[in-house]
Amino acid sequence: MIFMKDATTLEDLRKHEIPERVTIVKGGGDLPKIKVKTDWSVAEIYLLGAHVTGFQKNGEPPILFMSQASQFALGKAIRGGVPIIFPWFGAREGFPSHGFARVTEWEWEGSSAAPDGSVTLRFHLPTAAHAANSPSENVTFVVTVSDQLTMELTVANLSPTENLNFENCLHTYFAISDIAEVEITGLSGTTYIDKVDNFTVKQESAAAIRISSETDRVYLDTSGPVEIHDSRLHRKIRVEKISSTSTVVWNPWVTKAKEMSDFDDDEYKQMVCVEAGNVGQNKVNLAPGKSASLKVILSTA
Ligand code: TA6
Repeated sequence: MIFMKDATTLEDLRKHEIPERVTIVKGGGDLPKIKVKTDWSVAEIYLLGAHVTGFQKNGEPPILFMSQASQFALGKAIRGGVPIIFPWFGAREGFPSHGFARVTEWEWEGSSAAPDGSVTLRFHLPTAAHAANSPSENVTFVVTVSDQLTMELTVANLSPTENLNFENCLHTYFAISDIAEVEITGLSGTTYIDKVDNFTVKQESAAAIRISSETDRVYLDTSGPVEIHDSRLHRKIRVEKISSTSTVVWNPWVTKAKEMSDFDDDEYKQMVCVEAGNVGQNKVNLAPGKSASLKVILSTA
């Protein structure tokens, strides 16, 4: 039997199961993991971080990359899948890198199966988790699994008087055949901060971006879709986004890969992160009583 931080048991979570569609099981580190099955696809989500760790369409290789060396422990970030980055992006002195949402166990509020065969799951970030940051915010995450994966992170500013500022990002790790076989399109002509080159501000001149060294770029003021073209898999992964003006592209390459204890040395060849969010100068400034939803739709062709 698994005891959650607030003593919720696996048995308690079974009320959200749907026969042959949604099942709760013990995952890595005995953490609660939800398995989803639709007529088109399968998916996996941990309550830790409301972290989607798997999405695969029938007859296709997985779309999401998961590190074989990932940790699975409360308070630790899972390496791979879709970490939810909130309420800050990157480092913050004395606080968890990339915020606390990904290292917190979320509440599973329910699941539903639609007549069209899609399955939707709803999660809530426990209020206690963000009391220190801002007591007057409500954070939910909704995942819909079908022949595509739709994820929506909603933040509501419950304060009647105060604005709420935050960064958010769905830090998606995509599974690819080989980094040398991949091109990324949809960012040509946009401005980006090159974190590998001393945070220098640059213009993207390439119609199709190829990665051949450590890459860590924050593309700004861009709300269009991005596509990952995998020539060996003959697959195109499309990242559509709504209410997101930043796209981050990341690959740790050789040296950083070796420095990460929860990442195998050669795994940089099998993944690329294309992340949709609102970071840096694109951060969200939410007026009292308002809410903002970051929505991402992943599909393949
Ligand atoms: O999104 C890219 C990035 O911000 C990189 O700078 C790199 O640090 C990566 O995230 C992973 O961060 P993490 O805290 O998960 O090790």
